[in-house]
Amino acid sequence: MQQTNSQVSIFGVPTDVGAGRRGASMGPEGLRVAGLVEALIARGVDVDDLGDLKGPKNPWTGPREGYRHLDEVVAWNRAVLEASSAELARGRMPIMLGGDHCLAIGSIAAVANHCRATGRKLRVLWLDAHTDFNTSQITPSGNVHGMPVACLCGIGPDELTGLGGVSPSMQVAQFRQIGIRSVDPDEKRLVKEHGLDIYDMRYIDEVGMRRVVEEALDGLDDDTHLHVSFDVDVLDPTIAPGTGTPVPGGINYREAQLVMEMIADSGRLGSLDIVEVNTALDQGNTTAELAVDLVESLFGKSTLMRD
Ligand code: 5AB
Ligand code: MN
Ligand code: MN
Ligand code: MN
Repeated sequence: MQQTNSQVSIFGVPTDVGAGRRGASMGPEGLRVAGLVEALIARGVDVDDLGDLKGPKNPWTGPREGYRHLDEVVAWNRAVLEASSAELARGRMPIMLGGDHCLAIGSIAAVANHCRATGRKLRVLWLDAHTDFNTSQITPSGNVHGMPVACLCGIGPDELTGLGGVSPSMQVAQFRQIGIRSVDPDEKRLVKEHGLDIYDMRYIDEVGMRRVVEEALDGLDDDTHLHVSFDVDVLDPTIAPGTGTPVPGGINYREAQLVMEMIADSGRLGSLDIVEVNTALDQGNTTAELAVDLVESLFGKSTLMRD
């Protein structure tokens, strides 16, 4: 088994400017209280918790030209881009604690730049109930956390598509999405038009999570950087209620563990977002605690007896 980078830098991104409900801004603290740092240290990881990034307050205004809080989303993502780029340049693995999922625009733009500069390939595993491929024209909400994948692929406002200096940051073919079960009608059209590689819940039900992850990780080699964008709403809401856009019929505890264990086995994990934990909507802190449990598996904790 290959070894994932054991030097990690953590940032909190306490914002909900991209979301439609308040409370994702408390996610970073929820994850820390759930013992994220201690759990990584127990896995033998060298962890630097660099605290929370700073950004504008949430004005809680309505959409303007199809976007809510665009200026604030851009400002937060500039901070994420800068922080993540600096840690990648130091050879460390950035982990961004959301916060809402709009932060993936900055975190993945940083990784894409890093891979271009170092000549590495990049694969993004997007674990989510949603495809996050909306645009200002088709969004039902104006919430930018429903748009990061489109923005990264060059579909969106210039400030976001060009955030990292190169537009588009990413090609659609670099994404694999797992757990999808809620796609808006026009979004679905756009996703199909662009040929996004999606492992939806129906496919997971039919072929099983093992084959799904094998297919999603197929073709990774020693020169591939794997970025995991973990939206906790990929999990079934009965086990992860603390999130702003829950959708029934998500992946269960064992399926989630298997995804994480198989990523760990690949040894290719290079960066991670943990997003959409909303402690205001949680039962206790169970969603953050589950996320920490899964991150332990992502860093190699295994109950495997037959090896
Ligand atoms: B999340 C919805 N498609 O655009 C929209 O949680 C939900 O980052 C987006 O995946 C959910 O508002 C964004 C209805
Ligand atoms: Mn998402
Ligand atoms: Mn989601
Ligand atoms: Mn959400």
